[in-house]
Amino acid sequence: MKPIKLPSSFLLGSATAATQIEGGDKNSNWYHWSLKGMIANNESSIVAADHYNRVIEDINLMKEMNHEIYRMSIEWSRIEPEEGVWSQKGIKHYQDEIQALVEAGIKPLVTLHHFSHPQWFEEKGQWTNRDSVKYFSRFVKKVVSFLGDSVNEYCTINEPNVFAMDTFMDGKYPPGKKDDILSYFKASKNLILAHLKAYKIIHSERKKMGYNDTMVGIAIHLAYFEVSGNNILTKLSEKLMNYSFHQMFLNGMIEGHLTFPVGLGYPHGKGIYCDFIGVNYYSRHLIHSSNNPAMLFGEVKVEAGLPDEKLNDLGWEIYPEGLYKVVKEVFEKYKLPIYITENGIPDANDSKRAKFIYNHLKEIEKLIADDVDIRRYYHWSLLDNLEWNDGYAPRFGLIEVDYYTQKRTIRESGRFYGTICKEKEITKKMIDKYL
Ligand code: GCO
Repeated sequence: MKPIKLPSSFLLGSATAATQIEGGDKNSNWYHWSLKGMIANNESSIVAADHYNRVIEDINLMKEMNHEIYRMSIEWSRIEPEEGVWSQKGIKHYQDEIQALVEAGIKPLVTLHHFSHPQWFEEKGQWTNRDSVKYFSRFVKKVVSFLGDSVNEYCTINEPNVFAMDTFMDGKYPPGKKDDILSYFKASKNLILAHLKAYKIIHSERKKMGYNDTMVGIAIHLAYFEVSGNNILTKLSEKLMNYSFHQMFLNGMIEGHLTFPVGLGYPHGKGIYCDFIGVNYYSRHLIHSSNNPAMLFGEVKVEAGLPDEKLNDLGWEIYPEGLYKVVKEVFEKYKLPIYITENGIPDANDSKRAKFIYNHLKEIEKLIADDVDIRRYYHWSLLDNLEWNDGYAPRFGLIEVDYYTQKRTIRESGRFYGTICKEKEITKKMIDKYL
């Protein structure tokens, strides 16, 4: 293994999402989803990692791990628990959290929709409702006004593609629709429009406050797709899947271009609607042809017979080369700054995480050498957390959480990563110690 050196301007930290760590919120759709027994082992979002009550403790751990940046989300249901009603308590909580981060010298990147939203919004049909963009815009404006100068970087929508797929095609997220293609496209359209509107609102509101340093982007899940076999239909499936899972969202959210079947044309005018592209990268997906007529996109599978060291605890393939490929492609196309807004591994006994980090940072080193403007790496995740419908078993944290006592323990791989955040390099000595 060779040492790795990153430029000093390259920033490192970690990422989380409110529902996955905070606990205590009964107004979000995920709490109601848990009540229906829809999370593995009948678990609930109600306690999670109790981060809501442990913000300061967790920021101290970030400091101990030399974080320079942190990606977090604001829970809409804590700010607007009932339609049109703003919670001063929720607002103050996030103002204090951001303040504490800034004082700790950690720069926040705030996500405005990370898979969850208020139950009232859910009951209105969530993103399939034609007024969804209006509701979300009102929330965005509120957040920007109460965070003021303390946050200049926003991520509007997290993984609109995974969200729409898991909500309307795979039945994993509330309201658990299956193979509902119409809703998939309807919601996708609204998510794209919500981003475009939010992009404009965040810029104009902050401009009114006198700030010109605003950065707004998305966090898009880019999977590395590969066709399994030589079947012409499977190849076509791969194209369809790539289009409806990646390209359609990139066209819309970056260039403001609604393309078939979510729309036609430029509802907000031609332009560039991202100041950076946030890439969430995890794995390679092999596309197989499907016998299910609703799966017009084909079916995604993991290559059969992979050795254990190539698989994570959820059975996804560990494929660092894919990070290089997806980032290179999206950068060549749009020439916008790239942030890796998520990349990580469920690895309960911490035997693969350090190597995973090394191998993915190696790809980043290559991207930098190849003149890709890549600026950030947010490891997923700071803490063990609620992996949505998969519950608490997958362990993504740099920090282990004992859910009975809420005790935090930095994993060995977390110590390794903390040293990387500080040194911006992986030396021979670190390789000998951790890998
Ligand atoms: C995501 C999800 C995260 C997941 C992570 C691991 O953005 O995909 O936002 O919430 O926990 O990706 O699957």
